Amino acid sequence: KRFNVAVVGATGAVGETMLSILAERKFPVGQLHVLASERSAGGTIEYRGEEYIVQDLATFDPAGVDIALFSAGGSVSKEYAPKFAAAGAVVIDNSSAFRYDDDVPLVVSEVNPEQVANRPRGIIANPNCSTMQMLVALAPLHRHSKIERINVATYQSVSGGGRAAMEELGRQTGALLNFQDPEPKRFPVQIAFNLIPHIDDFQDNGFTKEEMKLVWETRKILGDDSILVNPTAVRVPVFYGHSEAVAIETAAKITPEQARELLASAPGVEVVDERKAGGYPTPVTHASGNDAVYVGRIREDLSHPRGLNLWIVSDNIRKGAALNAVQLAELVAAEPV
Ligand code: A2P
Ligand code: 11C
Repeated sequence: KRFNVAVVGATGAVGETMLSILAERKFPVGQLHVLASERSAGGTIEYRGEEYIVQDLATFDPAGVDIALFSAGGSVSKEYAPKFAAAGAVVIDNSSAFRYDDDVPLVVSEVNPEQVANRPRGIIANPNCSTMQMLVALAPLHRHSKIERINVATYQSVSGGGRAAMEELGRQTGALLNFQDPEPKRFPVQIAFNLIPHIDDFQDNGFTKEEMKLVWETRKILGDDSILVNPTAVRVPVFYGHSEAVAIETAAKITPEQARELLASAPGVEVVDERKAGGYPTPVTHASGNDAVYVGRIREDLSHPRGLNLWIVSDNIRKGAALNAVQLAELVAAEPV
């Protein structure tokens, strides 16, 4: 069976990777529709050697679409995802628009794939990139011994902010090397040669929304509201790949050796953990352009008897967004008719 697929936000950083991953994994695409705003409508996008004309989402008729992959921002999803679902499509939405709705499943393909079937609104939400990679690595440990608390600091690349954010890092880097003003536009302050402890909007509790996503989404995906999560999310001048320094506290102690063994056989995970120069994953040397979630620097927490430290790195555009969305589409495609 083939599926008529619409990619909404096809010209964006995530959308273009959705298309290349659909092709790489030979997803059984029937008709393909590539959609964006009227700004890029009429342009062309290549898919498996053929040119497709970009259509304006606002005037597109979703009748006949089987699976729609949305990655054009929350407000676009809020408006159009229900219309696609009403027309019969299964919507896989990469925005945060529906993630916290009780009647929308939030699914990491390696962690809670069974939840895909539980979609009364025809919408499945794709988690935020920082939660995605963290849970691919932590779920196997949590299944072994319940995780009670997670302390996490993220080091998030600029591609998480889309194409304009990547261009800003490039432009500012060039400007600063030429003794010119960096002129921040997309980021609140200079990102080149800097770090910014602020991603998404500030909340009343002093955390940012990016930080609260790690709290809300971890609990929903693991189905456990008792898990404590204490996050700090930081933007770093890296193009592709988010990194996370994670410290977990488990009900029973997990030793580094046990953790390495559990992770070595976990789907989607690669352990890179040699205690020598370069024996750990980084965004550039491991994550960028690759599918796995890489885990290294596994060691005991010196300050807690049941604490374990890990360094988790993955390509935020691939596993953190486009790849997981395509994996969810594969789960939908495999459902009995
Ligand atoms: P467009 O190229 O027409 O602006 P990124 O996250 O890399 O910035 O990409 C955002 C994606 O979402 C792009 O494909 C962009 O299309 C699309 N998009 C943004 N706003 C809209 C909209 N109002 N309707 C449809 N697509 C949109
Ligand atoms: C970032 N995590 O790195 C964001 C991008 O909720 O889907 C994705 C935002 C989201 O900026």
